[in-house]
Amino acid sequence: MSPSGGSGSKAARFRSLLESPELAFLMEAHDGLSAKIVEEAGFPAIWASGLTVSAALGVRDSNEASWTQVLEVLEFMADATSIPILLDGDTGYGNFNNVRRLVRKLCQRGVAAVCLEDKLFPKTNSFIGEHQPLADPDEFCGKIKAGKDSATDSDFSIVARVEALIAGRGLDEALQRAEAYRAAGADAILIHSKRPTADEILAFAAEWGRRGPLVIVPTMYYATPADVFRRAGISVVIWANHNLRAAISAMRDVSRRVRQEESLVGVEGAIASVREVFALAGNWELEDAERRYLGPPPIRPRAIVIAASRGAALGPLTAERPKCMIDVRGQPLLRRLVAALRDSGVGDITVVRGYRKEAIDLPSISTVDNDAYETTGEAASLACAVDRLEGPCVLSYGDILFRRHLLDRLLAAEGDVVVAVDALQKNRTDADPERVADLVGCSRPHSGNYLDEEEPVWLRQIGNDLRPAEADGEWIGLCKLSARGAALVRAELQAMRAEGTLERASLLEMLSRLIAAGHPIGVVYVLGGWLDVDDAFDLARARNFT
Ligand code: SPV
Ligand code: MG
Repeated sequence: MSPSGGSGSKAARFRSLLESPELAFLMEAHDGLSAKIVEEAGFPAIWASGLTVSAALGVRDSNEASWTQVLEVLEFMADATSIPILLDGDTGYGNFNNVRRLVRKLCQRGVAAVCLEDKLFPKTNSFIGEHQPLADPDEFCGKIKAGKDSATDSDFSIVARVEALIAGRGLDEALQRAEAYRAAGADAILIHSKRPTADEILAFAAEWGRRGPLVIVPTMYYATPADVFRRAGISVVIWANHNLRAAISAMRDVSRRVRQEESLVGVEGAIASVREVFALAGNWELEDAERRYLGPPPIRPRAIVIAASRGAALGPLTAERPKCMIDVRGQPLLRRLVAALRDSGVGDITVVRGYRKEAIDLPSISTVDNDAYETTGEAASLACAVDRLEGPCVLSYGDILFRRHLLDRLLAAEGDVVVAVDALQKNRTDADPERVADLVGCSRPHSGNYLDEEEPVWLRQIGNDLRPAEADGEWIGLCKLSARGAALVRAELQAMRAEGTLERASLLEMLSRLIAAGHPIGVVYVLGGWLDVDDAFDLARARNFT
């Protein structure tokens, strides 16, 4: 967020808080997250507490964190918010010269104001010990002047913190110091007290008589009602450390409970959701920006997997489950198929179930059911998923496995309907004449010739009535559809239903009808690298495949 976001710069807005007759409240924050929470709660400004920034870094409030480390934290806080930040700058981390550099850096990073206290470097927290030594007032006035002279934003404020009451020096010295600091150019006086009541603060305010804005930190006199401060003419109340203390209590409770219970169940409902974390981090903005700068996300192809049949040739192996759920080296075949589809960038995967449908229970897929699987064929199964049939889309049998490059090539191929054809099928059908292959005839055979690969190949014929000797290859059970191709297939399924041929038809028949209707079907030739599982022999090959 810009340091000058909102109306006026952050420094200007802080200055008007100081100068307003209304009492303003600042809330402590110690990092980007807590700063966001303070802004979200509606506070007009943030107190970047030395105590809590240190504690959040795991160190003491004794200038153990270097000033540049504090500056880093502040930069995150300022970037994360649009309200002004008043930095607890301790003693200024050195002398007037260190204050000059500090103030310049704070202006650069959009911090609205700094509070400097009249103690010695390295400082000690005001609530530790008694009679802490104080800075020489003249030397401290020099720091205030140096800070004012170095501000590159004319609205940057310096709040001078008087520690005389903390150090037990009494009201008179506190007033003298405050007056000297005001005269040196301080924009406000922070008068601090560690008494359990507000008496000495109120006495100070009465004597001060509204000579300039007064800031207080009622950590110890917390029971005093805000109206008392209003009547005393206080400008700003700082709730100095309460977010850090709240976080400590909450984190302790959760850590102890989770450790004891060895479970998250007891805490889940009581803590912020992960969604809230994303919201606080502003994830929506990144999503917007991605749309603006990266363009629309690429359309991922979807897949429809036809897996309704039992696979009876596998005998008892499919007694309890369909063949797509048969174990192939420790994983169901379908899980391997789904992984292969995902590897090639497929998004939504719909599996058409039928036989023993309850056995198909993979996460990350959706399912539709062909409950008439016993009396219907593949086309009817595909028709069950017709409302998912939108391109780009991959149609796949549920009992195949293939190497990734096959699907990559199919997806990259041009054409509305494209099938992957194995040109090496002859070797297989010759070896096993019983094998039923989805044979195809194409516009030209696979030649292996480098130059031929440029030439498109078209499907001329597909079906089991082709003799192996006439075939150019075997359809491997993978088909790619463009948006138009998906529409063609939807229309064909509808026509088949109207004719009463849908129920019994195979996918081969559906593809044949597309060819007959004059719709070109492209062919991508592959050379092995896949298998289907029809019988025990195939299964043995599948178990060696992966
Ligand atoms: C701080 O929050 O770091 C302060 C206030 O300086 S106090 O801890 O009260 O000194
Ligand atoms: Mg402090």
